[in-house]
Amino acid sequence: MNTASKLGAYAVGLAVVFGGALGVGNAVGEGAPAPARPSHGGTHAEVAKSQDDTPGGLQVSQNGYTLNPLTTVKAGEPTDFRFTVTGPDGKPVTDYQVQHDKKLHFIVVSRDLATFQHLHPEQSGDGVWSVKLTLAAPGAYRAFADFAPVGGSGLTLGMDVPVAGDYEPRVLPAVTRTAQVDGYTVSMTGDLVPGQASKLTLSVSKDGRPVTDLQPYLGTYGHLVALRAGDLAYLHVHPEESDTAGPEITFYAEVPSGGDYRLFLDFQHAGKVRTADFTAQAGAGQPKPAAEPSVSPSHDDHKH
Ligand SMILES: [Cu+2]
Repeated sequence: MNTASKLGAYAVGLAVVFGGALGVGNAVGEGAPAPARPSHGGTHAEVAKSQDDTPGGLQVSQNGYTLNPLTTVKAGEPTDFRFTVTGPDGKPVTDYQVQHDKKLHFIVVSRDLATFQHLHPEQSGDGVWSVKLTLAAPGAYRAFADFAPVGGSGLTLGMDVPVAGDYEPRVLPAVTRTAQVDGYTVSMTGDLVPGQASKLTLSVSKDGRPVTDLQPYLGTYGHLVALRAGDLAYLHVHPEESDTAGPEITFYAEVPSGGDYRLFLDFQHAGKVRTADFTAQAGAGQPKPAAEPSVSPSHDDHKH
């Protein structure tokens, strides 16, 4: 059920170090207390808890993997944007696991969270990724690479993409439960609850009628990206598997704190992918106010 922490657990596999190796050598004797040692079995979850507190997307380099832009972008000019992900050996990573139908998901937003693009770069050899990118207006942008190297765990790295020129940051759109895009209306039910996997149901309609023939996109009927206003933390959102092609698409989003988030739903209908966007407030309407983030959920009294 708790998919989020399961993913968090494998996301941290690379952080496992050989700290216990010395102790193991001494513990050959029968009955000697074996030191706790990180292994590829049971202790990942404990390691994960301590690191799980930092959301994805906030770092350009994590677990030895680094995102490197090779291109600058000018406002309004279509660009062949290139970048690499270098691994712990300093070389560009060339082998990736397929996640949601793709080896790497590339999300580009303006830092004011007014614009959103979900792109799928191509590998052009030697570990260089390439994608057609147009940023219409000057501004501060953030790009996220969401991937899992072969033999490694899933990561989301983030990098700034500045586009020179004067710009005025827009204020965050008001909190809403309904979004309009290209004649479609998407309404959302459910609440974001800090520290929990929160169920969100998005329902797609067109001309007042529920859409029941959504088309699969990236292996599901919808793809949701959630970003925290203020620092653009990139959150884990998992779709619930569904056999019905709409109108409802259900997700579990785990937000680390109260406050405002921007949600971007990609869905495909009639051969075209569209994005519906929402501003949602986590912790709103909760009986207790959004508390300060607790130090760690890893203590025993928090186990269920
Ligand atoms: Cu993608």
